[in-house]
Amino acid sequence: MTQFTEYPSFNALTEHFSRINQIHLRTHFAQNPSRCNQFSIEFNNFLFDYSKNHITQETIDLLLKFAEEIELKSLIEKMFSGEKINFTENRAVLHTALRNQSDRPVMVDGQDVMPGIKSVLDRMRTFTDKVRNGHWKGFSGKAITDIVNIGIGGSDLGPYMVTEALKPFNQDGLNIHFVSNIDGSQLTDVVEKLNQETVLFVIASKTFTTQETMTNANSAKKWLCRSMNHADIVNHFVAVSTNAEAVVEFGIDAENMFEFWDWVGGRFSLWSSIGLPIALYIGMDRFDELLDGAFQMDEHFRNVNFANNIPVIMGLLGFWYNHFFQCKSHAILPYDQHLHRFPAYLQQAEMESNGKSVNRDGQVIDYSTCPVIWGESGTNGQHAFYQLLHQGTHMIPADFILPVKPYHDLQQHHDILTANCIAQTEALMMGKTKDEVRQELESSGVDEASINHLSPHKVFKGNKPTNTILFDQLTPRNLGSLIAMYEHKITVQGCLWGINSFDQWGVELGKQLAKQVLVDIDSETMTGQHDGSTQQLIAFYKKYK
Ligand code: G6Q
Repeated sequence: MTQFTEYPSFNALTEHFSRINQIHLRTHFAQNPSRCNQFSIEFNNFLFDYSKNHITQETIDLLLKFAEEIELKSLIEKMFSGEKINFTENRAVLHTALRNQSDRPVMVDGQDVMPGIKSVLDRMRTFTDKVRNGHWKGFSGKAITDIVNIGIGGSDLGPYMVTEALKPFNQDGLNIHFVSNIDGSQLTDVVEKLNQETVLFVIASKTFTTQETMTNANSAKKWLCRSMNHADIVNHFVAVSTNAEAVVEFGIDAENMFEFWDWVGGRFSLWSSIGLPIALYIGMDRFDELLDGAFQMDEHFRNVNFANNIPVIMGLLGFWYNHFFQCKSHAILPYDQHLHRFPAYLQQAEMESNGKSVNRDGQVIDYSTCPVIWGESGTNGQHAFYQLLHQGTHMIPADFILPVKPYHDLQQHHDILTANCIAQTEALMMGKTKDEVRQELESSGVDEASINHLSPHKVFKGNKPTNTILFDQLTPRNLGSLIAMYEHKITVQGCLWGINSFDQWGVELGKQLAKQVLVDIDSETMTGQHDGSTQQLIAFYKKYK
């Protein structure tokens, strides 16, 4: 595999970087006040403004050339057309097929996967309608009031994030809860408020073997059996899985299992039947709109030239900062309370995908890959960690995300929220010079000695890069587009770094060792071979448990 450092465009980028990295963003704007026209992309009702970045037209041209040389186009086509690009698991990567609204077939191993997808969507519609209109009854004949999704990782983060984001679309009064952690306090806290007669558990697990999920599911079963016969629990459990045998063995009727397929990666699975809790919460029509929004972004990603392609530009900018500016962290800052789980969702999506250190040929790489993804909804973050963004020693590129219209009628709140979001991007970019600080202090009547004393602390270097993503309103369709935009950014970056974004071997070792530690916790003596520290921790736990 060719190292990216060997591409001519990469060498040109290296040379270009040495010429532009000292130019302040203020200077870029002073030299070209309308650069926002040059560095913005509109998509449906989205505006992606990436003008507050350390770029010139030459930077973008070189990055685009790099994407071309590295054959990004070919990887995109392979992904959409069902090639097994997740080669370490011998799987296609087809979350895009789950939301394919066209009549184009999508082939895996010579078979069109679209009829299977449509049939599961139809079953989801019938089932969710039945639950939502009260025709699905609990064992005592009462309608369902509460859905509890039991799943973890990809079988939790997506549905949880989306149901939080689309709260305004839950008009029919079904309550939703999520249990993911093996920590028994989560399940206990959730079920203690619920009525066994009116609860429906969705056990969401691709493998149906995940320790946390199966332990929680079994405890949920015991909790239900406190007030009903074992045979009656069929009305209170459905499963989402690829493992029909294990589902039936658990005691869930095969009729009540919603399947998906091995070519759906966990962290990209909310579009499959893993989205069942979403559809229960907002209704199947709205779920279809979510799929449609994602499909529209898929079409954009697949068909629009790279210069006007949002996920491609996002991915290239990330590469530019990571590789050349040595930025090891990226902040996701949604100015919408309903998107408060979006940073956590993207942590998994990006870091599990691109947190890799061998390339596609299995060689250890000597450059950094995925930055640490983190964030918080605005304006809470401003009163917490923005100090570091503004005056700390790291350069942390950030995405500001803001819907124009809120769902509440407190317009003044929304204007203030918007003003803060926009002002932060301005402040991060412009900063405040020593002269400006001096002027400000002088005009407030501060004496000379205090000015000298205070001014170094009040200077903002600025020059901090941001993207701003504005859109009309947080509808299911727009949310679908937003999520797909980031999913595709991940694909772009994985391609640039030459890694497989679609496996996740890094989560295995801890799981494996936990099994042995558990054996040692449960047994009289220590059976496993552990280092001294691990041994001490187990012994301490056993002494006080
Ligand atoms: C995601 C990962 C991982 C997975 C969970 C749950 O891409 O594969 O987060 O979703 O480990 O797995 P199950 O759905 O099999 O329980």
